[in-house]
Amino acid sequence: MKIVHTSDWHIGQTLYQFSRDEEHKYFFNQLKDILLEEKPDALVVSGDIFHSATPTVISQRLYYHALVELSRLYDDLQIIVVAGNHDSPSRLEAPQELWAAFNVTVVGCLDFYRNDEEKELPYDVSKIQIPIKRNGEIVGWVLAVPFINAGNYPSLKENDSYSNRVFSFYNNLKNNLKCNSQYNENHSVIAIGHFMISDAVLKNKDKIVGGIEAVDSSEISSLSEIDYWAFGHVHHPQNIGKDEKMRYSGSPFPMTFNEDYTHSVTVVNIENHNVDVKIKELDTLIPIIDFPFKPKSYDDALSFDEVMSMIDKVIDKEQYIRLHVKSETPISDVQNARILDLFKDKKAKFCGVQLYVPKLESSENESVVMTLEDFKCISPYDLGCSVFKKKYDIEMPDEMKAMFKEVCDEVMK
Ligand SMILES: [Mn+2]
Repeated sequence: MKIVHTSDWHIGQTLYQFSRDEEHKYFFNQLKDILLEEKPDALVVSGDIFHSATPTVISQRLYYHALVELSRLYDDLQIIVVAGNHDSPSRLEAPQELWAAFNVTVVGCLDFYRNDEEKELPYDVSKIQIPIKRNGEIVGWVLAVPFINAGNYPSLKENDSYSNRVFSFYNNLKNNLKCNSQYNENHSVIAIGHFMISDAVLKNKDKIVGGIEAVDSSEISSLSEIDYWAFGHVHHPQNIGKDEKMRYSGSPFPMTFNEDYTHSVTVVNIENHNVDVKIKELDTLIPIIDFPFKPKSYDDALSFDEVMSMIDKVIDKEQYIRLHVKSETPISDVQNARILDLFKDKKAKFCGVQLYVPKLESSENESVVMTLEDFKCISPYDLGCSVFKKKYDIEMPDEMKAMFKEVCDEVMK
């Protein structure tokens, strides 16, 4: 059985209010070429289809258009899509029956039975045990498990850890498959999972939303009947463990400035339970640029005027630009206006300023010990003012203080 594994599309995501739609279309064109070249039995999408649980009409049209086009590339291509933590499970699977006509299986959530129904597993397993067929014959299975909230993995013992519950969930699912009359031992088995794994490497502080719990990979990797794990959630593509049988395919292009690594999709070929993994690198349509570079500290960084004097180099190309500037005070309105003016009607997209402030020698070793009661007595307003002072070594300007106070009061109300 051969599959193409991808995840974390995040359709509808914006980067500093810039739409990513053109980049998504560019990705789908590349995906189309890869599918035509590789002719896999299935395309597996491991969650986070949309960036938001309430995608816009434009995002939904983009998704429908892309998926229909992909599904029509050649006969026999099966597409399996599960919801990630960013997706609305019910919204994603609402058009399930329509999708079935396109050979697309969409799983948003598990359908749990009522408590009084005596079943082997507490949910409808047929919904997520997807047979993969070639010339009408089953060659393997995809266990299409969507993102499940940590609390919703059934617990067998009291105080069972999250990791244990995930393990027994997949173990039961796999045992159930083995009892399926259509299953035989020659079939390849792929399990989808959209969660954080404890030994996953997060590059440049990848921002992970949706639960801090992590699954222990050594436990689930002991489920030998599962040939390949198609993970989603972490955007940096990587294998988990020594071999290639567990993998995050990663997002198709950088979603933030921290994702400045090569993005890819994964082609997985399984024959007689031997797994062969091929990485297909993707091109990025609009580069993300840290300008003039990513300094290590205040001392390495350049001043506002120095950075401004070099900006001609990058402003005429279509790319996302984040500026790195050293300054002893926050960026002023005048400076801000100057930046916006420079970027006006240019191809480059301005994505904010990363400020480097000098380390404050005096306050560095100054730690205050406080009781919890003392800490609870500090108002958010006072805390904000003292953080500002610590960061910039000046009092917060009066005008800013007034605005901040207003916001604090409003929130407290
Ligand atoms: Mn994601």
